[in-house]
Order: sequence, then C-alpha cells, then structure tokens
Amino acid sequence: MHKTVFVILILTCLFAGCNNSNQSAMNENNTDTSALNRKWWKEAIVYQIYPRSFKDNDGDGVGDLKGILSKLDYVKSLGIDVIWLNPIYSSPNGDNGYDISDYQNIMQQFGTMADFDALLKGMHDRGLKLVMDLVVNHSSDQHEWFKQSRSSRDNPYRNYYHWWPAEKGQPAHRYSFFDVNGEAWKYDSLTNAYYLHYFGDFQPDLNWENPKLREEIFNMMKFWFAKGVDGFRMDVIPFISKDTTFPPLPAEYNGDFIKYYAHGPHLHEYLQQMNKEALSKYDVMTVAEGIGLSTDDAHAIVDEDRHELNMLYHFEGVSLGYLPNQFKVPDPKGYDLLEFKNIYSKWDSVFENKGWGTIYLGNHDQPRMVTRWGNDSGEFRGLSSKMLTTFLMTMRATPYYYNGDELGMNNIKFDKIDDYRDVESLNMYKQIKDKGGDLQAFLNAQKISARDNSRTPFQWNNSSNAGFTTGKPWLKVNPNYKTVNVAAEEKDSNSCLNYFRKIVKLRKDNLVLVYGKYTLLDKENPQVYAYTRELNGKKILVLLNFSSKPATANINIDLTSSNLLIGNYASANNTTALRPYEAVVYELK
Ligand code: ISL
Repeated sequence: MHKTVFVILILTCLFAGCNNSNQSAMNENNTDTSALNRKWWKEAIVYQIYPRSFKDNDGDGVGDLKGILSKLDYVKSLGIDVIWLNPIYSSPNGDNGYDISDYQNIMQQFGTMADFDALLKGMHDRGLKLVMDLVVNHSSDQHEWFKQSRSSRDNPYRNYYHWWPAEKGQPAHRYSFFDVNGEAWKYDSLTNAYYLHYFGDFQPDLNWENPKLREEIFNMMKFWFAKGVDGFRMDVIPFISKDTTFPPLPAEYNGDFIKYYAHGPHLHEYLQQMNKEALSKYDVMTVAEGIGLSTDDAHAIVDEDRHELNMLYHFEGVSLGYLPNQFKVPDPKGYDLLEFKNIYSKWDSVFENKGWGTIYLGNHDQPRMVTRWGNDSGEFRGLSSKMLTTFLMTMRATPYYYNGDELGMNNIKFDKIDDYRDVESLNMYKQIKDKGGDLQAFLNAQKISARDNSRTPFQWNNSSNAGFTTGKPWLKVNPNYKTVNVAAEEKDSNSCLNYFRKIVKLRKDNLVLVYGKYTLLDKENPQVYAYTRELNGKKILVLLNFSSKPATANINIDLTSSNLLIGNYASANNTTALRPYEAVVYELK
C-alpha cells in the first residue's frame, strides 16, 4: 500500500473512533495466528432452524423445506455461517421428528428428497453450510428395523434393539423421559418380551452393542456426507452405549439416571469407530448434545487427539434457576448471576488449552432466551435480548443461536394444556393428573419452561399468522407478532434484528472474539457480567448488566479513551456505570 494512503487510512480511523462502521481495520487476519489451531467450525456462528415452525410453503400449517429455501436470502443476510436443521427425516412425528422411521428419506410434511437437494444447493450457493440432526440413540417404532425386530425372537433384526425376555422376570427399572408412567421398559405380548425406550414408548432404543447396527448407522451418515452435508448435531449421543446385563441402577448414581445413561461402557469406542469409518473421511463438524456430561467428561469426547467429536453442548447453564428435584419448576427468586458466571467461566477454562467449547442460551428444547435469562416485559424485552446476544457473540466458544432470538421473540405462555403440542408437556400433565398433583402449578411453571414456547411459528410480518402460513398453524402464533417480526425490524435500525447483524459482523471481523483469552472481572458483582478477551496485543472489554436496575462494574479500567465497538443503547458514555440491561463492548487502548 502506498505510504500516504496508509496514513490517510489511519487518520480516518482515528477520527471515526474506529467504531463498528469501521470494523475492517480491526481485522486480525494479518497477525500471526498459527498457534491458534484455527478451524472453520471454531470461527463459525451456527444458526438453528426449527423446520416445523420456520416457513410453510404449501399452506398445511407446518413449515417445510421449500419454505426454508424461500427464506435463505434472509438467513444469509444475518451473516451466520452454518445452519443446523432439526430432524427432517421420515417420521410419524410423535416427538416432532425425533422419532425417525426412515433415515434416508424426507418427512412427507417437509417435502421430498428433490426439495432437500435444492435446499442444500441453495445453502452452498450462498456460502452457508448445513448441519443435520443425527438421532441414533433411538428410532421410531414405525421404522422397518423395529417392525422386523418385534415380529419374532429369531428375526435377523431382533438385536437392533434392546429386548428383555419376560421369562427372566421384570427387568430392572429404567427411567423414561416421555413415558406417562416414567417407565422405560414396555412389555410387548407379541414375543413376550420388554423393549427399552429412554424416551417415548414410540422411540425404542437402538442396540449399539450390535456391530451390524453400527455399520448401518455409519453407512447412513456417509449417504448424507456424499450429498454434501457439512456435519451432524448428535442427539443424546452420550446415551448410545448400554450395559446390556441391565443391572439395577448402581448406587453411585444416586438417583441421577441421566448421568448413568451418559456413561455407558463403550461410548468412546463407538465414537472412535464412527470417526474412523465416517467422520474422518470428510471435512465436517460434529457437536454432541452433551446431556449428562460434566466438565470432567468433556475432554474424553472432544479432544482432537482422541478422534471422537469436535464439540459438545453442556446442560449446566440451562439447568440453572430451576428448583432441585422438580420437573423444570422455576425458582421464584430467579437465577443467580454469580452462579451463571461461575458456570460459563468454568466451561471456558476446560477448553483453555485443548478442545473447543460451545455457547447457547436457547434451542428447541429450551424456552425463549429472553424470557428465561433476560426480561420479556415491554420495556426491557429488546434491550435484554440484545444484551444476551452480546454475551453469546463475545464468548470463546462457537455460538449456537436459535431462530427467532434475533427478533427478540419471547415465550407464548399458554394458559391451557390444550394449546400444547409437545409430548413432554402433555405426558407430564397426564402424570401429574394421575397422581392427583397440582395441575395449575404445573401450568404456571410451563409458562416459563415448556419447550413449545420456543417452537411457535417464526414471525415474518404482521399479516395473518405472522406470514408463517396461509393455513392453520400447527402451534399458535405468539400474538406479539404484530410488532415483533422481520418486516418491522428490517425498517428499524435499532431493532434486535439489526443489532444481531452488527454483532455477528463484529465477531466475524475480530479473531480476538473467537480465540482470545477470556478473563472474568468483578466476579462477585451480582448484577454485572464483565470480562476481557485478549489476543496478540488486542484487548476487548465486555460489560453486561443482567439486571433491570442501574449497575456499576468495579473494574478499575479507565474507559475514556477506549473505542466503543458496539452497545445496545443509542450512545455510550465510556464509563463503568451501566443502565438497565446495558451491554457494551470496548476495545481497550
Ligand atoms: O428437552 C429436555 C428437557 O425438557 C431434555 O431433557 C431433552 O429431552 C433432552 O435434551 C434430549 O433431547 C433430544 O432428544 C429428545 C428430543 O425430544 C429433543 O427434542 C432432543 O433435542 C428425544 O429425541
């Protein structure tokens, strides 16, 4: 570059304050980053699309692949890199696609394989990658394998599933997530045997101890990789290996059946085999739904040297703020920010030298992020939503961002059980009813924690059904769609949507936000989450007020000459005093 041009550029940058309109000057790709072990999936931002609720193209009230295709320009405009699609395979939909009846076909309601091919092409043409959901702990009871398996004891598919012959007596108790009686063994009179289902009785568990089954799964994965799919999110993958003697739950697990399920005897052996047979042959990313895993287990799954998976997402963060030993009942005191900071700081440190983390606050199994972690009252919905987005986009981990959170969508909070569609809520209601429990208390808790809160149709505009469908939506639309929708937010430079785009760009332009060292500041502050990120001499400060009251970060840093990179209020004052739910990101000088 000519010397004078260079000087002019530097001066322009100085006078403009190097704010977010000038991010290219922040780009660190010129610095030596060889020590970072860079990978595309570490630098990616993953955007999760819940296909059932994103966009309905054919008017049947259910989202579909053509609908997603029609909205790819919108998705691209967000600046994200990877799309994770919840299951789109053939399924009777007992659990919205998490009960698969054919792994190599598309759910009729969602379209055809030709629609899938067109969608994948549409994504790749726009430089977007696709991560599919791999649901292989269990299949649907309508899968041909299960139909064969249950037909007779000597059927070749018999040990594709876990059967317990009734003449051996009652099998030792196993808990089920979605069973009305909480019982994971179901008796089948056809062959006088019980089969295992950790989830609904329509979701029998596959028998991974059978090498033939594993081979089928790896071949199926290769089928999708050959099509060009860029990775898998692996549903309850820690549960796949089981002690097939099925002893009574060992005492050491002391009622924590999820942890027991996640520590089967051959889990790592099977993941290594999966890596060798399928994953290692392609440049793909993998992320485990890390249910039941603690920080102690994390490296066993995601250390590169072990050749298993790339990332996992833990449940410690999203479990915070619920009363112990109760089914997702929010603590009336809310959650404790000190604990929140501890959890996310601890998980950062796990991957400080090796492995790689993820960060998320919402998904299709969680309520809406702004309701659960922010404040969805009129005054603070937008501000607190942007604050949480700032957190997600400035941590040292790959962000998994759930569709609709970029609009600040919040919980619908149904009053009646009839409005719910989720098997989890419906079965839990039946369970409580059968036991004569407090149904009103259950409904109140569900307003905060139910999964259907995040599954309501995506809000495109203020026409009927929020522009999601011309038919009757499968789940009610949140009435706030009149104001909270893409069309309205496109026009408002201050909207959650435009804030999301800006901060996505900020992360993409600043390697320090991806790889930089994370240091927690002002640890004991009950209102403020403050931290720095540092890389190659560049230092970023993030201040987040998680409360509805003004707060001060006690950090002893003079901010007067720092550059504001982004903030969720119209202007920032370069001080450590923060307004309600204020989020600011500074480059420190
Ligand atoms: O959603 C949950 C709590 O409300 C979790 O316990 C959830 O059941 C667990 O995380 C497993 O989730 C995955 O597998 C389920 C499916 O229903 C979920 O949607 C999926 O993400 C069974 O396949």
